[in-house]
Amino acid sequence: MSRWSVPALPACTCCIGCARPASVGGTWYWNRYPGARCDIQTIDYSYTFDPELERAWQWSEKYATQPEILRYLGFVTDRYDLRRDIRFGTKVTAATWEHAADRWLLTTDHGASVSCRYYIMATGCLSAPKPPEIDGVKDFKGEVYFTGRWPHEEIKLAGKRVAVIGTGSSGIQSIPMIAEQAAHLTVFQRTPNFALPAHNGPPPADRMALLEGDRAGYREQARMSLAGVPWPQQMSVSWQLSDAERRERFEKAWAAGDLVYILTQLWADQGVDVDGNSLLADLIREKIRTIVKDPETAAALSPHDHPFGAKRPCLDTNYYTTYNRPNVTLVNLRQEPITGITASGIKTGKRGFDVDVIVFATGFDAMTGAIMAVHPITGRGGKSLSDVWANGPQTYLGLTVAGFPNLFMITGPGSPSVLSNMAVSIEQHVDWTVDRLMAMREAGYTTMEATDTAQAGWARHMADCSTLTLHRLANTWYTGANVPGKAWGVMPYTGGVGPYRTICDEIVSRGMLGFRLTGPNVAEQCNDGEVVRLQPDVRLVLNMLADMNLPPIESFGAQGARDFVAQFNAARPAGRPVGEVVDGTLAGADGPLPYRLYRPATPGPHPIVVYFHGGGWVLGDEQSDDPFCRDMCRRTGMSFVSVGYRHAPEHRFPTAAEDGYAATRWIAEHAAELGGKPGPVMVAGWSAGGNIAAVTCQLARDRGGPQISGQLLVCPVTDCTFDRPSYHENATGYFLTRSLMYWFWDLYCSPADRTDPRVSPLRGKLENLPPALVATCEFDPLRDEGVAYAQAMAAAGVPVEQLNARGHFHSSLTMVDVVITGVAARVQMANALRRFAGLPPERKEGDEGVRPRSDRLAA
Ligand code: NA7
Repeated sequence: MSRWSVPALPACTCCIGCARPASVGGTWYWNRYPGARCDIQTIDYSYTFDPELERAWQWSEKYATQPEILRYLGFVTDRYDLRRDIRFGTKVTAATWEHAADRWLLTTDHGASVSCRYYIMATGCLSAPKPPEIDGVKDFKGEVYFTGRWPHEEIKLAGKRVAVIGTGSSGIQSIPMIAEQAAHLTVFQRTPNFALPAHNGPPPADRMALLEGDRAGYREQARMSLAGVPWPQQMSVSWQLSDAERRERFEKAWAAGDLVYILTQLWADQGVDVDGNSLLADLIREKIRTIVKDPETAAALSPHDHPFGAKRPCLDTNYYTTYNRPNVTLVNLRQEPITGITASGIKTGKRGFDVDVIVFATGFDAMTGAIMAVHPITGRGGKSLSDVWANGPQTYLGLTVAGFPNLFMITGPGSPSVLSNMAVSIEQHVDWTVDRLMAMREAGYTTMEATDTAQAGWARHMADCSTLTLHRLANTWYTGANVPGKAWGVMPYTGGVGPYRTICDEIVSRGMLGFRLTGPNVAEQCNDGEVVRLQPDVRLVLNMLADMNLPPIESFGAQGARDFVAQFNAARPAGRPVGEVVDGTLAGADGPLPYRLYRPATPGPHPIVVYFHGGGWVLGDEQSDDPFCRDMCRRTGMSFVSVGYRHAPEHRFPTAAEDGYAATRWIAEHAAELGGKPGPVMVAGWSAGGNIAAVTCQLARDRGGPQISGQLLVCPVTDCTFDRPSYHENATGYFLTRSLMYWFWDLYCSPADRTDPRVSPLRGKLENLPPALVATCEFDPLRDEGVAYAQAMAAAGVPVEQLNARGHFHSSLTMVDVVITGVAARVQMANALRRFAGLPPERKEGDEGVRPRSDRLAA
């Protein structure tokens, strides 16, 4: 007889050998397996709502054990006399919104039903263990344990042959402890995980000093951070650091024993860029090879199928060294999948393993499992939550669901939850919810419900955030890929704890945006809309600019504005390396002009793109769009020649246009000397540079060359009128303001000249122009004139591709490595240029976030 009977696949997945909880603690009540600890430093993993409470409790270790955390939770419960409000041993089996009463009716399996105005689900993200999904568990005659439902009594493993299935956090924490007791331990590993030494001990003195030096400041920094732990934002990117510098940072992190540290403090691109990430993953794999003596075992333990951090990394104590013990065997399920469990043990495709004990460390139906285990949850009009979530969780803020009034999910799917320090995220959700309930009561409202618009907007924002990080590139419980048949999608909010908090606060300050509030004696209130329409990184950039409270750029005067832009550019991340960067001089319309040539690392000759920088004909130089030129040079495999055309007000219309044309002609004529392919060139430009590129194409057509095979116009100026809707909608708040554009026009061009096609190419003849890609940004005053130019060229028979970048502002697409959500647009631009040059498209691996096939999980 197996010690625990394991139901085949119970309707309620929380019933895997489960007893009813007799006390508080949630995850820390159930997860009592050997070695269970938190892996956020415990001083950060604490409640902060009461300074007295903080003073009343001292943690004994850097990473507290499960018993100590459970004691803490009991201490908090007693201190605030909460037990009298808790009905233990009771499972909510169903929940129904009763429209007539505006209340929820909760059915339970123990005692009376409960009628309540608000239904707050604090059911946990990792509390519904996953069924074993392996045939024959019932036939096993030995003992079976689940790490997530570990028995309360002591389990004796000494002298026994033990199998552990699963190498996530629970497996990695328990394996070294089990190996010390068992006669033999066999670990069945499907996917190797990245693990780092915890270096546990007393709470580190440096972190304690920071906390005790300014407790309120420390906690506030945590609340506004990305992960809920107060580490500063890392600014250096991997390619700015030498191998030695990167290794030094890595060794420091390895010695620090801190997940959030290694995830955030090494180099800024490791969490957002596959190349930056693999530099770190390589260093960890090197460590594994150094620690694990058997090369085959080391190779099997080394993760290669996901970026570091995309799957939850683990903190360990002696994990890798455990595989050097003679009583431990690793079975690589990728090479020999489990075929079933028998009376005596586990069978793989190649052999059988007789064991006395099987430990399932196989994880959870994360984030949605415990919510869906209350079944059905029936909202307004008989809507069932399982139907609404059939293709994945739909929420507003990860806290509410349209059609389910007064239902709140603490750290629900769509909130930062498991990608953050849970303590911080739980407090934020609880505070926000309680504050809202109090405000509603004061105003006489009895229901609060998310609107469909707000929820759809949140789904879009979640998807946008997802493109920022690498979580989409791994099959994990974050994406639901660990549960057969579960809808795939990144479930936690990846935009960070601090930004999320500001969004929640913004909703309140904008009159409960996206919520419908009703009450018996008050008029309904519904301020409908989407809270974030900007791309998440664009929002951060614009917020940062707003916080700087800068005077309008035009108020600096031309030279002051140039100095400001130069200073601003100096502070941005350096562009990525290309094969070669050469500065030179070319012959302009009437005199020499500087240029900067970016050559790819590949052998030439390369097609040439003549590039014109932005800056309203007034600002910038041949170096000012340096990161963008480097990025496009790398993506296209082409040489970019950035031209230093002359500026207004010193050189007014048509100088910039004529310089642009003359430079293009010179570059085409000198292509071979520049290492380029002789023949047609392409032109590209951003903003006023887009204007010069467009004008150059018209002049080249009309003046007998040079031959231009394509034009890339990024947010171009194309016309001298200011009455298109985008000029009004985006007049302020998006860096390029309407008044700044007026100023640029005034400095460059007198009103009498403005309809000349050399500055308003939309007014020119548009037939027989080279094929074009016109990129526009949603929140840009110039959006509509860019669209108009694309449409007019298309109407004139020019092959035109239009790219409308949703949620971006005028500078987004050129802010390489700052606005990462611009990558897809840059890939599209690069492919267009390659098409113009007659080359096949080239995709850079990792850019597009193609998700891996979830069938790779089949063991
Ligand atoms: P995890 O991290 O989901 O780990 C579960 C492990 O079990 C993981 O290695 C799985 O492999 C493996 N697994 C799951 N099902 C199977 C089957 N059927 N056969 C073989 N192997 C299987 O859960 P944990 O409890 O360790 O940690 C959960 C979180 O708690 C953790 O991330 C922290 O946030 C705290 P896979 O990777 O899916 O191939």
